[in-house]
Amino acid sequence: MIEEILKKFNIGGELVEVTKTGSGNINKTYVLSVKGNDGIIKKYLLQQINTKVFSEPYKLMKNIEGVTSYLKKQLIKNGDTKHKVLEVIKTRDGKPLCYVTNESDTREYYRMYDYIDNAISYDCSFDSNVVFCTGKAFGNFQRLLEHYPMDKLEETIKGFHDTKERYNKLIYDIKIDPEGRALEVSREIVFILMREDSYSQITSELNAGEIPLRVTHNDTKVNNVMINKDINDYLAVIDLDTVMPGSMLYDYGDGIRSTASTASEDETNLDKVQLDMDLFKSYTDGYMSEMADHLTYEEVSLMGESIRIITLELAIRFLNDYINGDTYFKINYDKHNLDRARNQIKLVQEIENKLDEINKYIVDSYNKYITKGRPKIKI
Ligand code: GN1
Ligand code: MG
Repeated sequence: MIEEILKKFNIGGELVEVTKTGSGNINKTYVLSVKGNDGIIKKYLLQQINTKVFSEPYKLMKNIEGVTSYLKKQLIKNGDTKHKVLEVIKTRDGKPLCYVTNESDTREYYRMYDYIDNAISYDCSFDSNVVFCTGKAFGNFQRLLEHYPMDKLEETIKGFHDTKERYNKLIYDIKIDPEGRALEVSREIVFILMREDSYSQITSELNAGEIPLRVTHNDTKVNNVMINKDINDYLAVIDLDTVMPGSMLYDYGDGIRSTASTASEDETNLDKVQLDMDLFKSYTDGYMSEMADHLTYEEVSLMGESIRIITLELAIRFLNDYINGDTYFKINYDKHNLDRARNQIKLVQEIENKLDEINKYIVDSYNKYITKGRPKIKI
């Protein structure tokens, strides 16, 4: 099958090795080693797009091609040779995707990228420099795309970061309770119900025009930044499937949720799940070093709260998937989604306990990184 797929792409040569890679919860990823006609082995990244999640794969690729070619021009314009952009490899007929029909007569869609060499992506890192670089990478991504024509972007998943809608759906599904799992998770449901007031905070500000719509990544996990092993700097931002118009708040909050937790997203020993303030500070500084001059006062004032809101959103999504019988996120065992939801709830408690300190540091960091005589924020 993989050989058949490889032949559809504009790459000559013979397949010598296939390895499964990545820890994404949605798509399947493989590294292909291909021996070219010159005898040199080159690596490529092949991904099967999960079309249950991304129902319009050509629209998704249109976003990725638009954004990557724009970013590449920005890097050239800035004389930046240290950083890279994902490189889409076209099929022989010039498309960004190919499909094969599987035994169940359904189409499987695949895309190919150049493999980014000499780089590493962490699922968890306690190295404050890696975390700083991760914040900087996502800040840089947002900054470089500040003037990207937003009307060119397709909404690949409708209402992706509409936390209130995610909550409404959870409540609806709890009433249906298709797998009879709601009773078992009543404590988690109560935790989520008690925070109902927070869920529309960012979207209502966006809709009212109080905070700007920007080009955002929407999946700013630590493993979506490739780190250059040699110079300890970021190399490239990857996983551009969810690039859409949105608020920087979800990107920043998700970055902290992912990098500053002391445990992985499915750690079941909840004592290990804490919010590390040093890692939080490193990410915030990295992000501010790129974005401080571009943020509005309203955005800065909601950044602390955004960490709490996105973590609640993930708790809602994992719990909802558990209630629905695990149809969305890949799972490795029966209660995997429930464990993820509990883990995120513990993280929310940690964030709530530290929110004053978090808010104070965000302002300090903002004041530290602004230039051009922007007024400092006093608290
Ligand atoms: C999914 O597959 P991955 O890890 O890139 C999900 C994100 C979640 C994340 C939680 C399209 O991302 O929204 O934050 O899992 N992506 C989609 O680990 O739903
Ligand atoms: Mg993703």
